[in-house]
Amino acid sequence: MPESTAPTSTTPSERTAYRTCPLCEATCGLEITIKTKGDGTEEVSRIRGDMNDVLSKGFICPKGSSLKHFHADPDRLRRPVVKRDGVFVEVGWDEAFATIEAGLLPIMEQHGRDSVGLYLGNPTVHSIGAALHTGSLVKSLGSRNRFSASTVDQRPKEISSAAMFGSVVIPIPDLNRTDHIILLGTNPYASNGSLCTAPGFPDKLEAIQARGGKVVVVDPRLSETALKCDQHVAIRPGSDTHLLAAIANTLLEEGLADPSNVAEHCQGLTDLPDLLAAYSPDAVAPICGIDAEVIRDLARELAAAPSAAVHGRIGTCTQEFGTLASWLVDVVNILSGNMDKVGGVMFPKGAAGQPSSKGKPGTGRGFRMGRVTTRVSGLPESLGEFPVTALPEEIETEGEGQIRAMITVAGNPVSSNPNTDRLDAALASLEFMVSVDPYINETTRHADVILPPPSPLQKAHFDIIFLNLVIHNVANYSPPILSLDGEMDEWEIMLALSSILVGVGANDLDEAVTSGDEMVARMLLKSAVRDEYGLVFDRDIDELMGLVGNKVGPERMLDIMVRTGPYGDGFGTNPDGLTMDVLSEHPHGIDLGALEPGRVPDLLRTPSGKIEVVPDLIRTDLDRLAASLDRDWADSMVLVGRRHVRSNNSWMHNLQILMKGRNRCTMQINPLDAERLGINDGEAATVSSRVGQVMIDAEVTEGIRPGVISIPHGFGQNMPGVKLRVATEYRGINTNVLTDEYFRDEITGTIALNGVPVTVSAN
Ligand SMILES: Nc1nc2c(c(=O)[nH]1)N[C@H]1C(S)=C(S)[C@@H](COP(=O)(O)OP(=O)(O)OC[C@H]3O[C@@H](n4cnc5c(=O)[nH]c(N)nc54)[C@H](O)[C@@H]3O)O[C@H]1N2
Ligand SMILES: Nc1nc2c(c(=O)[nH]1)N[C@H]1C(S)=C(S)[C@@H](COP(=O)(O)OP(=O)(O)OC[C@H]3O[C@@H](n4cnc5c(=O)[nH]c(N)nc54)[C@H](O)[C@@H]3O)O[C@H]1N2
Ligand code: SF4
Ligand SMILES: [Mo]
Repeated sequence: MPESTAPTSTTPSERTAYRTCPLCEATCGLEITIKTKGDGTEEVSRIRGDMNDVLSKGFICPKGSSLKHFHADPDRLRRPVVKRDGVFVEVGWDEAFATIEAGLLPIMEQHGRDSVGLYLGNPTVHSIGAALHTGSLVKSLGSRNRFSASTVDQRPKEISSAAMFGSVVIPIPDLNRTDHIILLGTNPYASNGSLCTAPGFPDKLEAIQARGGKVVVVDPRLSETALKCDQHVAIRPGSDTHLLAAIANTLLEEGLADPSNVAEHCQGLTDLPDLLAAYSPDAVAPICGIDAEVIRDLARELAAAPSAAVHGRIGTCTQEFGTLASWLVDVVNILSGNMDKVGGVMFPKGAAGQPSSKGKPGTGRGFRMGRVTTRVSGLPESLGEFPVTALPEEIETEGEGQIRAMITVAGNPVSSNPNTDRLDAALASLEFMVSVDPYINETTRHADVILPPPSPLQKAHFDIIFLNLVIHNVANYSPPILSLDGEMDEWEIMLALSSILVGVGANDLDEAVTSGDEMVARMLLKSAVRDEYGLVFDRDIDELMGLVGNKVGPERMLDIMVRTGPYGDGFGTNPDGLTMDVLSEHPHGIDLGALEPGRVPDLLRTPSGKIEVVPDLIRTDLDRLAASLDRDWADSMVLVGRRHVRSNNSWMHNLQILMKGRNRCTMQINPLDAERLGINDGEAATVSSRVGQVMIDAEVTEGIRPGVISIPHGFGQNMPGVKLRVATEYRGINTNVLTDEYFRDEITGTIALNGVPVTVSAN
């Protein structure tokens, strides 16, 4: 068990503790005041931004302080629940695991391991216990049917980056120093950014403007970010690939391309002019709905700026050409001379390491996908997972390998995945389902057993993932702030579930968790001592285990990762280096310095030792893009998404403090369309797609391109059986009733949530 918090200051009835906010990618530092009540129990009295946090320096958004309300939410599960005769009843942990054993094992024995599917949701990466033990769960499950929220999210970017650089390393815009930024398909004023960890992202954009730089936003909506930027380019959804190709084309045609800073480490640069020849600004202008001259100027200004960065997110990833768009972002960064450069895009160096900080610098095995494909549609595996667009058919279609049971961890696919109605029915048809989740929501209501994790205030935290996506290198560890009160920690739940899957009886779990925890620690060390380029090559594992001391759980794993990582003490080799003890002594985090240029070629892990400027995978997909040049792009109205600062995907809608105010789940529509269709502001309209239909309040606004409607995702909790008393009262609908699992980025199978053809009518 993790050690309890060392409070940094105390009074008889009050103490202050610090913790990184786990809710989004910004990783803001929180200052949390805890009061001891008369009965000796503790209660959070205030949460505000930690002014001394090395990265966020006091920044916080309304969601951060709502952790207190999440912790106190009466609908949040504190004990496991088991479904009996269709009704959830609270049970003890032993009984919950015994029910899982009795439910899952016979299915696996009779139908093989692939008969149990796994879905990992977004908070998995925000919860250290879930993130660190995903590997154990996957291994114990032994099923090829693994899915995650990544394929409704950033997977196209991970794939394009891994194909170019050899492992999943993603170039991050140098927000603190850039002179010019083009943001595509991201609205950091609402989301605080993504694949770019930057607490106070909006302030950073304003600072660019204040120092004489320029912020360009490419978005079909006049988003909050677009409203504040210097130039808003209202693109037609789904055509970012065309726009970026035309920007690259212009750089090449007009002699503005200057990739010289990385050219010697690139392979395939000279292929670009031919491959992109068809994408002149004139050719793509009618597709993008952007004047050719505007496109040329975007390229010219990019080239002229002393430093510049192009950054694309959700709008560019979850669209029909998501992988190509993600790839072209980096192609443009290379061609404009901004790859791996101060003020351009650079590569963070996370303290807990990543594949590009291990093994021989500058070369590796590279990236492969599609080693296995889905049974029904033949969609490729990537990074060990199948795209969620295949999930419903893999549950429905009979035959060997059919998914008959599911485990979901920190996910709400009924809300977040495409074609809700079909997936919902598929989950209802399962023989057995287990969820690790704090709520009975749209998805977990189908579970037979729900295992609730403790609230974030009771868990330790360290951002293994996001500190490799951050705009300034830092490391920040937060111990648990409140103690457990009969809950199991999330890492223990993960290990206990893993143990059940390999046949450990429900009665022997305590011992199995302890030994499983030691085993994963030893495995980490084993791989570290084998790395001849690492800090602990050839050292003795028992000796290193001894040096970790009496830590257990995530704290022990982190100690190993950090000590063998890029800043680590190497268990003594580098005495001034980082350890968990050092991190624990710094509750506001440790500043590890600005991002550094020149990390190419050492961080490359391609077999060629070069940046693969045109990876084979990409080359294969360019024909599909070429065919789209002849399409009638104005054919249909299309649907896009959006986010709001007071909402977080699907799962914070039960907190009254965030939900108060006007209805935010509206359909934004341009007045020209509204008038043509006879739709009035504030009145309900009907939207239908190939797969479904919703009724939703219209919000008529100039702030969206004609031909486009926008509906936020994550709403619509009012389904039978959901136990979210605030959320189910909210006037919202689930936009994924409309999104279509067969409208996808074909090369990866990733869903296209943006640019979905729809018809809209007045009621
Ligand atoms: N408040 C809040 N913050 C969040 C979240 C949340 O739900 N709420 N979720 C978190 C998560 S999981 C993620 S992944 C990030 C996502 O963070 P962002 O990527 O910033 O996501 P959004 O805020 O949805 O912004 C996407 C923008 O893309 C635009 N768009 C839609 N289609 C297209 C298109 O085809 N082309 C272009 N160029 N633009 C398009 C939309 O109009 C929208 O303004 O946010 C994280 N932060
Ligand atoms: N139309 C449309 N759909 C979208 C998007 C969009 O822009 N438009 N965005 C997509 C994106 S970017 C994402 S990331 C996905 C998210 O997709 P999902 O991850 O499937 O869904 P979330 O809404 O994040 O739900 C998270 C679940 O985790 C639970 N949870 C919260 N905290 C914890 C914890 O600490 N531990 C555990 N075990 N469970 C926890 C919550 O109760 C909830 O059930 O949605 C995607 N869906
Ligand atoms: S922006 Fe808000 S939700 Fe995101 S980490 Fe910061 S406080 Fe938490
Ligand atoms: Mo996401």
